[in-house]
Amino acid sequence: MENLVSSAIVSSFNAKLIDNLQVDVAIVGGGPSALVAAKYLADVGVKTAIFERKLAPGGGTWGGGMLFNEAVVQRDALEILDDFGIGTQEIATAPGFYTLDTVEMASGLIFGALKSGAKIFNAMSVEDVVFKNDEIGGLVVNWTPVERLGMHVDPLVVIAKRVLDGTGHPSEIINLATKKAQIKLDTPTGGILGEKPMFAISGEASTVENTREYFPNLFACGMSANNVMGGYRMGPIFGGMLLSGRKAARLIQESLQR
Ligand code: 48H
Repeated sequence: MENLVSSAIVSSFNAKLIDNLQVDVAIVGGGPSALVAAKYLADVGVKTAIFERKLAPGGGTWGGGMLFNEAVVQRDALEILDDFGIGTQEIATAPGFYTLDTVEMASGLIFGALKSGAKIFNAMSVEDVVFKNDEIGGLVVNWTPVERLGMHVDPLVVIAKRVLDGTGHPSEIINLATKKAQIKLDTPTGGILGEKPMFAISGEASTVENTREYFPNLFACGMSANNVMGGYRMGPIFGGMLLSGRKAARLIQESLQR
């Protein structure tokens, strides 16, 4: 029995990893915007894998606002939550705004992305991009414990037609691509403009506007997109993140069809 359990886990994981060493879309980070993008891409048959540094995907959703595990969304995003089966409650004093339990949101987004056919590799950190013939062509990944312990262990490579940076506030992947591959982004300066302070209404709108392709094959969603284009932050209101994920899926799908 012991041997059966161990060998089943090793061979099942190996099959999953080998199958995902070449994907249509590789997503970095498993926050809310990325999980929404993954679900909608997988729904239309796009082979999609998420690589998430932490053990638990979900990004900044779990902790709600200052560890009060509730968040707010606006009416525009209800359709997306319905697609995932996540419940909300309208705020009596603020029609058009809803609260939701962030543990239900995190677990619902993860479950929905997986059930649509996206794969999630947790405890894996993306440490570099593949850059061939002046094009982004995939990700360089390693185990998070290897990264955290500073072990000198070479990574493995995931080939992807499109890469989506869903790493949140630091835009880690776009940041490293501008430094290491010295790419010029499709922004006014060619570089990352940097996140602005709190201005919730503006930040919610700009998160969606700023969700786009910043370099051939390299897209950003969620707070990462906002950081790249210099949008404001918005605190624990998540409609913009969900709408950004849905827009990223649409843009990537269109770009794959071209
Ligand atoms: C693998 C990585 C790497 C890497 C990072 O921050 P997130 O929750 O992502 P978003 O943008 O979908 O959501 C943002 C939201 O949570 C938030 O912070 C808001 C609304 N803030 C407003 C405000 O005012 O502060 O998740 C990003 C995920 C995390 O799980 C990271 O662990 C992961 O990306 N990640 N995974 N390799 N190099 N870098």
